[in-house]
Amino acid sequence: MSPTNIFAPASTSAKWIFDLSLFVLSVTAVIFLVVFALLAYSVVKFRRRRGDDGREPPQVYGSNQVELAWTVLPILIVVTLFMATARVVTAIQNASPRAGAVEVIAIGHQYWWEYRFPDLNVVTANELHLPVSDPAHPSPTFITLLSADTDHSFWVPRLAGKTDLIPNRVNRMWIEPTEPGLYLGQCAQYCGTQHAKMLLRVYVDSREAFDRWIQEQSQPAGTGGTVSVGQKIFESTSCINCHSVTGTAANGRFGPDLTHLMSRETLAAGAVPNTPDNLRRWIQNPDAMKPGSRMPPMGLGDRELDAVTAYLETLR
Ligand code: HEC
Ligand SMILES: [Cu+2]
Repeated sequence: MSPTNIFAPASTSAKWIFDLSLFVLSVTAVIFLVVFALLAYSVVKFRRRRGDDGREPPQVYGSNQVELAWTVLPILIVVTLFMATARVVTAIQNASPRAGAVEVIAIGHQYWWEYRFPDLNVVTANELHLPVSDPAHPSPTFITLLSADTDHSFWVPRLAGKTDLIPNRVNRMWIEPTEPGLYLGQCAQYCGTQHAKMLLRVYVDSREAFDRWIQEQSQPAGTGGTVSVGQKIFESTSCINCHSVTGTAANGRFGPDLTHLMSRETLAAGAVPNTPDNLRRWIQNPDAMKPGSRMPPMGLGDRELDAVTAYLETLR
């Protein structure tokens, strides 16, 4: 099964959308079958036969009953579909956070995602963790969507409908996941050359695993007090103008927060797995992996690259 299958909902709102789509599909399927059956019947029954005299059969004009039926019935069908859709749209839009809800701010950047948990003192990138919601004690996550540059769109089909991130506008959405797991998605609004590698990864954790993750992510970088050669190079290169590492001099916000880089499974918004080799190659020349990415090659030599990579490897 595709990881982005819209027919495999794993959250409350995705389930509502799925049920609605089944309803609409079945109504339209019945219409299709009726129309097609009548058409097939007429084609077979009234086809040209040998011995036909070639004249038109008698024509019937102006039946009020038939005209009324084909006006009123379609209107009723459209109104029904409209009401069913409006009900789901308002139910999703009117939901408001209750006690126990998790608040996240998601910021779309040209070609990566920034996530902030304002109440929990956590900032991370590209891999969003959420708690699974227990029906007895619902813990939905409410997401405020912002953009740092241009239009993006947040779409993880198994978890929720699509919501855009628009500059100078605040959009909201919510996810109430019902099954733990990794859910994939993709920026769904063309935003530039590397739009295709602006992938979404949402990890739905058990409550305990989520609390542990938050606990770890809210710690400053554990550098053990000593400043390594790699850290010195990192801090004396313009890396720190674009990247943050809590507890150090690095506090840039143009690129992903690197405080717990090693807790992530992928690099550069899901572009490649987070292995030491890929990390080194990324720092050497981001364009080799993501042509047109907003991180410039920093022109580090081999030994500097080794040292910086080794330093980043300590950011767990
Ligand atoms: C001009 C700003 C800028 C500078 C300078 C910069 N970066 Fe980046 N960096 C970015 C951006 C933007 C991204 C996100 C790229 C993407 O995913 O499209 C990024 C991504 C990364 C990532 C991947 C992070 C992740 O979670 O996927 C690492 C690691 C990284 N940079 C390390 C460095 C290092 C080390 C330096 C210095 C040698 C550096 N960067 C200098 C902007 C910058
Ligand atoms: Cu995009």
